[in-house]
Amino acid sequence: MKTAFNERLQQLEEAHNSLITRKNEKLPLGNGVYDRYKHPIVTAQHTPLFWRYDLNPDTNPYLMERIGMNAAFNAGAIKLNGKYLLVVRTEGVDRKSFFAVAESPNGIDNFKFWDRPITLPETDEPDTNVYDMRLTQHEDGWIYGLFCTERKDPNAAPGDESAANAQCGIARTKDLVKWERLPDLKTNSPQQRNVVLHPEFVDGKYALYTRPQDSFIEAGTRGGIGWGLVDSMENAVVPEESIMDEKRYHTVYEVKNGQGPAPIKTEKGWLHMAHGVRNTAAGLRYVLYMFMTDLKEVNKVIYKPGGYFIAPEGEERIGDVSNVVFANGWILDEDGTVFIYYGSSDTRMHVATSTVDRLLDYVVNTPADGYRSGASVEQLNMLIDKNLAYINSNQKELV
Ligand code: M1P
Repeated sequence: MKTAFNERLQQLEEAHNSLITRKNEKLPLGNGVYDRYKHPIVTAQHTPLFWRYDLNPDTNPYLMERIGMNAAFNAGAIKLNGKYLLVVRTEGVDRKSFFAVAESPNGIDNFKFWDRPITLPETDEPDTNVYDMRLTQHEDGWIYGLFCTERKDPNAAPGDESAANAQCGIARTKDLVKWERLPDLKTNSPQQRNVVLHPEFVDGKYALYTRPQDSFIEAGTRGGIGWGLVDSMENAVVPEESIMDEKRYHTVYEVKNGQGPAPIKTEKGWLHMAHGVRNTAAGLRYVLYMFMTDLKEVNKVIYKPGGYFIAPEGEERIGDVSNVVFANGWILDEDGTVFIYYGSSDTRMHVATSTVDRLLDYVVNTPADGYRSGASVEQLNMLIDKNLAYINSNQKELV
């Protein structure tokens, strides 16, 4: 007999199945650097029904959601055993984030969550909230997950229930199933977010990209993307941080910036993706930008295109925290394809694809920020002159 419960369950299953098996499509006519795709790849609605509903009609006769999911965004990424895996910042309606793995056979669609979220061991001081994991397959053989661990600020004024303390949590794994929690990173900065482990040893040490900050939101006096070496990940202490990529007045990273995923090694240098934040009358605007560092001097920036690489477009502009794109995961495939995974407006996940060759061309040949309107016009005139000369000389040849 068809009960209302069974009918509703069937409808929910059909809708969920059609969402998680939906084919994605490359959008036509990108900018030549990368291609965007029609559909977000992971959303809160991609989480399994059996996470959200009690499926027993005796205990849930109305088939109502028992545990709601609010968002799925800012995922770390890795390719393991031929599968494209995202460690997604999954957020419940209770505002707590946790990590959960979503797996795809091709990197652009059919992302399906593993049956259970990651059970992340805690330290003696339990995390209130964890988010934005960067995965690094390190040459020591471990896969490290560095993430933000947030706890209530012990120095919060009485009655202030929003002051938080952000630090870098560290865990490692071989399979993304079983995780070993290591002590949180220690630095001289009051707070840290967006800390990323470099995949190779540097001078025999582990190397970290950091983002020192004065307070939970403000990078303040603390400069930009930092760099520091640590002797051991089992007791990671950065004795000294230097700033390798500064925030700077009137750029897309004037308020703050942060390393994205671990950099990709290429023959010309290390390719980096980062986020930059500027202030507007409508609030903070987060975009992605790229730069390259030297192969030998890993923290020396050698190329840095001016402006943003990816900015929020269309529906990406709207969400829980609007006007944000944020990336902490990308995958370099064997054929040179780069899958760039980015979250939009703290709500959902997207993919863009490019290749190492294209990204190198972009990073090396895009003019750097000239820091003045006059310099931007000079750059524009140089390209116009070059093109006019090219067009004219071709016309002469054609005549
Ligand atoms: O809400 C936008 C982003 O804010 C933070 O980024 P940052 O560390 O640069 O301030 C993070 O909480 C990030 O998750 C979030 O997307």
